[in-house]
Amino acid sequence: PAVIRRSDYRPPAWLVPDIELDFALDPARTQVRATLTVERNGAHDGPLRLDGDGLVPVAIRVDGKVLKQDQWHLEDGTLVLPLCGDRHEVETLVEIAPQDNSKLMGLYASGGLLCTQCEAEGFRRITFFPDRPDVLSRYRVRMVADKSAYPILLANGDPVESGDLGDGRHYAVWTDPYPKPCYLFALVAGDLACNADRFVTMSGRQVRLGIWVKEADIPRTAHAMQALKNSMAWDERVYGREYDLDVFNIVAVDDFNFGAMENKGLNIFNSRYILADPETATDLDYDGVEGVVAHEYFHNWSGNRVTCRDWFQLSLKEGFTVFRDQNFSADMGSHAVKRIEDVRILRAGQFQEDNGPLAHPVRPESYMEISNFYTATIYNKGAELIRMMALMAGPERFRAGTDLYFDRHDGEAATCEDFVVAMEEGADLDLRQFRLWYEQAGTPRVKALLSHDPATATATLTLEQQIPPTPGQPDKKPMAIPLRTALFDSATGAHGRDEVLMLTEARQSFLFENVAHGPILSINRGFSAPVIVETNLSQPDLAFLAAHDDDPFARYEAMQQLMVNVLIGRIAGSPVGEDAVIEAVRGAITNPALDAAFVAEAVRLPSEAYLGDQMERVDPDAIHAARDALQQRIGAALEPLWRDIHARTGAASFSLSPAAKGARKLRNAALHYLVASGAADGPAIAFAQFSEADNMTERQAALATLANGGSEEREAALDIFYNRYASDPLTLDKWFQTQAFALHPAIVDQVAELGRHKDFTLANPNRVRALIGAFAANQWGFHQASGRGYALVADCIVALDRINPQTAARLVPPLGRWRRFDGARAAMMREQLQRILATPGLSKDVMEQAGKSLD
Ligand code: B3K
Ligand code: ZN
Repeated sequence: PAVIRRSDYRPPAWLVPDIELDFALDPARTQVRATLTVERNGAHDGPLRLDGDGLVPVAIRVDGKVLKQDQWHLEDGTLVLPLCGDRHEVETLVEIAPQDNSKLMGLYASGGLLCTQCEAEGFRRITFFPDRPDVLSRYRVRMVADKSAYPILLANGDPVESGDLGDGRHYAVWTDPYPKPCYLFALVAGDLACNADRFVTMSGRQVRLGIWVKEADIPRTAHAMQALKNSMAWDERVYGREYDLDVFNIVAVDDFNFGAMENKGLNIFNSRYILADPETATDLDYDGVEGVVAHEYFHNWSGNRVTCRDWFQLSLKEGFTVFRDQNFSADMGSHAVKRIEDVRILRAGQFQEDNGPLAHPVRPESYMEISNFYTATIYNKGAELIRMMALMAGPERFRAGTDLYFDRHDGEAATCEDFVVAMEEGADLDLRQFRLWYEQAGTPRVKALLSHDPATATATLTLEQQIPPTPGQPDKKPMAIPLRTALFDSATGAHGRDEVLMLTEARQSFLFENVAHGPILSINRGFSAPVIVETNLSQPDLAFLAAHDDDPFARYEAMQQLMVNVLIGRIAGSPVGEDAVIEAVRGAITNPALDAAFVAEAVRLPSEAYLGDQMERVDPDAIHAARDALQQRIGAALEPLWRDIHARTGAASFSLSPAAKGARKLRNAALHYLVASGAADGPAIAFAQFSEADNMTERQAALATLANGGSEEREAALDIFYNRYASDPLTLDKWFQTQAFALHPAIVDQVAELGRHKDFTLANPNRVRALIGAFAANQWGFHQASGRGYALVADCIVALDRINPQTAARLVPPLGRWRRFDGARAAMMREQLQRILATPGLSKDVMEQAGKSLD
């Protein structure tokens, strides 16, 4: 497949200021008539090229005249029309079959609905068009459909006309006054019910809000609606951004390739990010709904009003919008816990990506298939870049920078460079060296050495940075790394100034004065930079920070590092220093000043995958054994405390208050340790929690705890869960996922069997992710020495590629991590990648991921 390069960007040869779309909707055969006003852009005599994917023109007209066969041709799906003037009206008619569209890109059927997904390049599967984000058009959309099957017809913008056609069909017309790229086009037709509400904007405009779902799901939409209203108010308050249409609609669909889509005025969501009630949604699900609703809403400014010039600039909208949704969620709940969760996600997804064959810069240089670049690097590392700029600027100057960015580029398709320039000018920052964060892939490693001189009462912090080579980038330049730092006085427990040190050279020293006692270094507080810091902190120093650091992230981090050091020791065969971990955990769970949600985070052992990341070569079995053993020790040593916490946190009735959520999180952590302790009644306590819970957070956690073991309660609980939720797809996903994540010796057989279960299907991406995606993230299970886990995932990739290449390609990266494993495992992983690559008719999505993984 062809490689697309950032350096090849050229402005569009033709613009399309206006488009009218006319849909005769039908699942088997939909007719799409498109009327484009096209304008030559600049002085050239090139033809008009309209992208198409799988389309055959039924008729083409230019300025009302039908074109003959020799007046147009198709080049690789693209419709090429030589045009002599500078402005024409081009009309095309095509036919498509939504019900056969298993890729879920373009116009497709899900449940009884017809819906669209166009980002990144789905619009070309609907009609011929210059499918690139820098061609912005005003849309008028007319839809005709059978009235009983599709009583609701929605599109972008505002409804302007509707009526009956008398033959059982009806129609609706929507117009969107804001010019937009075609990736933001959307329509939905179906039998939907609406949770309707309203929002009054800061300038007093009334906006009609609608969340459209199946009738029976209406009671599960309240949380999403509240999140939407909170997001709208937050964007006004924090960024001064007001909503700009009279209508804002959200539709939930069951078959969706990712989380949701920010189509202008008509967001389309994976139903898992809309529907929530206590019976079926965990607190994590509730948070996911809130965060994704906010994310898509925030795109209205960061993405829609200011869009991307080309797909290399994807992080311009995604990184910024993730940063915005992270801060929104922090404001709605706990800043400390949100930061811990976000860093955990970054480390689990992005650090691994940055350290493997698919590493790429936040602004990539090339791609084969853009769908493969909706990555943790573009999204989460991209958000960290914005966060660093916000830290360096401070809140007021950062806001001045974003104001300038929005004002300057409103209505435009912009670049990452435009954002950086707006920050330099509006926030008064010098970002010349900082730009390297957009260019250089790989996670910087920072070595921090603190030395103290009692004679002069000074301390010297020496920092060294090193950025590892990544594909295509063997040599790296030093970057500008902002590190929030404080020195603690071990005698008083207090610390000096909390300051941002700017590390800009390969090696640099910082002098601290008036440091009387042996200082303890607290660095990268709040995770101010997305880097790996190595310190020479001793276990007692880490224990001190775990007990005293007033920056919650740094405190959590110290605790984690304390645990990592002990676990790495155990993996290497010397289980020493475990009592210090036990005491640190005891300190956290008995400290009444700490918030329960924070405690639950702090006492959790680092994941098996995170431990693997700390090793030269990942040894999944040794990691699992060491972690299991330490868990058992912590469980047993503090058993009465776990029992007490578990009993004490069980009383309250369900609420979504931060206190109630924190209590559930801590209760589940306590249950986990109690069962891990090996106490004879552990499984019975878990089963009781499973049976008696009035909410999914506790029920699922209990199920997950049981799923790890071999108790009789395990099978009983799984059966009960299945029978209770078999008819609810989102909750049934949890049944698959809980088993796929289980740390159970027979996991590979279990997952293989679940893959043959009557409720498993490759047609639904949520189901595939719940079983196969989850299993591939289960380090101990996926990497079992037999290699059968690899074959299982590869089989799924090959089968799914024929149906849905985009979702299939997302399963490839776990196999691409072979360099991190021993020779036998690495060989088996490579063998599967080779087998995938040798499959005839492979999509370019999977070909790119598998090919790069073998390089
Ligand atoms: N912008 C969409 C992602 C589209 C992914 C296409 N492969 C959702 C989001 O990031 O908000
Ligand atoms: Zn987004």
